[in-house]
Amino acid sequence: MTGSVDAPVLVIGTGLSGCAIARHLHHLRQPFELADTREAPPALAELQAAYPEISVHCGPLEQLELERFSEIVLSPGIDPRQPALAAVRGRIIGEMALLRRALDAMTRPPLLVAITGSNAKSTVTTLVGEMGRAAGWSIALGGNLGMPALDLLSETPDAEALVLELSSFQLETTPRLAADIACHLNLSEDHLDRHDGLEGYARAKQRIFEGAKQAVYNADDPATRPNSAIGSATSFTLGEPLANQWGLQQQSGQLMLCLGREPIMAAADIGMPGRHNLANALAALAIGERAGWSMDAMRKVLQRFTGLPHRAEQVAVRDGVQWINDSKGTNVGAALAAIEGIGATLPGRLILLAGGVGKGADFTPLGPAMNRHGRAAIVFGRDAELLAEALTGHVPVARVETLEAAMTQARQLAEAGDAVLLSPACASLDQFASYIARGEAFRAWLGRHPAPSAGDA
Ligand code: UMA
Ligand code: ADP
Repeated sequence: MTGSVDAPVLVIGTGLSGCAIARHLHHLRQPFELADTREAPPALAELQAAYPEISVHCGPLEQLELERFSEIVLSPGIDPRQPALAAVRGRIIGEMALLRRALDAMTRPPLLVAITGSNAKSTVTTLVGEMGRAAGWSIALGGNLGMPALDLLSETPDAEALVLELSSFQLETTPRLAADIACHLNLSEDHLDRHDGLEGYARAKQRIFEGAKQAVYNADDPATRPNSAIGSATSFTLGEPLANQWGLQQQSGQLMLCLGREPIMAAADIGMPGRHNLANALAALAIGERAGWSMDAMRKVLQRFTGLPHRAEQVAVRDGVQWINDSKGTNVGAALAAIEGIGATLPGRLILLAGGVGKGADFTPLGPAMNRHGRAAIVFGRDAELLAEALTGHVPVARVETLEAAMTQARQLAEAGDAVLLSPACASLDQFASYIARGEAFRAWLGRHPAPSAGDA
């Protein structure tokens, strides 16, 4: 049987997105059923209580007769390429496709701002949300960062702008997002197992620009430039900007963030540390300017926002050595940005703490970056050996078992003016529950090893 338009929709996945999709379809009075590949998904009892009349199928998707559904709405954690979905691939959509339809049905939809990239999404999305609020707008902020987009829509019906962080998983099931402002920050290796390599991953990310009215991209990263024509596009660079481009310029002896030749604010006034965060500030300014927000309001946010926890977060200064928690640096591109970004601002050199699950990534780009900025690297966890191979010959490398052992060694090696940087280039799951637990372990070690001399931070 082929799913007719009257046939029910199947929602696969009962996590945060699946539950938000179920609430949305229930609100629309659209018939639907739920499925989860796990025998006992965590929200099962809750869903059965909320929708006693709705069928919930638990277990392998092969057990389902998928052809009887008009559409299959996939949660981001489910791989659409799996064989069980092959026969219905043309009917697969995701949460963002439903969001687009909901926005199209509104008489006055909020401005849709969508932000993607391999790294810095959460930082830029948070900055943009804060800038909008400072400019006096009512902002709903979420997506891959926090609250699912469909929940935002129902919880904040009066929002003037919807500011969404979108992952490649969310974008690959979105045929046409038609964002008012779509931004692609950077592209580097991540999630390659899920997207048929870098090309497939890059394609998924490019979907952010489908039908967009305005685009913001990174002029220093060609993979972020829209492949299709967009009504209006602007870009940012860490170099000198062209007219109508965002970038950096020395003016009267000061490094300034500029729009074309127009100075907007001094780099020294940005609250977030590291040169990579200047790129993030420029991206957020570019988006805010497109949204029409006041420069003054945006400047104030950039001055006071010191960054999210676990992203280049300065946890302590001991004997002139900074201890920086960048536990969210879970891939090579992120760690590179942190090494280059923080290394460029240091009087001394970096001691890099890296390790964990490398997800099959190529670590070799870390070598030359550490050559430029590093004093030493200390590696730990499952893929320590691969990291050691990539770094050897560029800086002295020590191999230890745990993060704590790495911190003990780092304390002995560091000199005043240096920074000890935890930017692992790896996922944490071999030794920690999450990147957050890893960052907390970094902080806890510092708490257990207080500054030896008076006057230290
Ligand atoms: N799962 C199954 N079977 C199912 C459904 C899910 O085994 O039938 C597993 C998935 O493999 C995954 C977990 O359950 O391990 C959660 O998957 P999900 O799709 O139900 O996830 P949600 O709870 O809906 O959360 C998702 C995002 N998760 C993923 O993309 C995996 C959250 O991003 C996001 O905050 C949330 O929607 C709200 O929009 C998290 C994430 O890790 C933070 N994102 C990745 C990243 O940032 O790198 C992309
Ligand atoms: P995401 O949500 O994309 O994971 P986050 O804002 O959480 O992004 O930052 C994750 C990591 O990305 C940071 O810990 C840092 O290592 C790295 N990072 C921050 N800014 C940049 C940038 N401009 N380019 C590349 N990597 C960056």
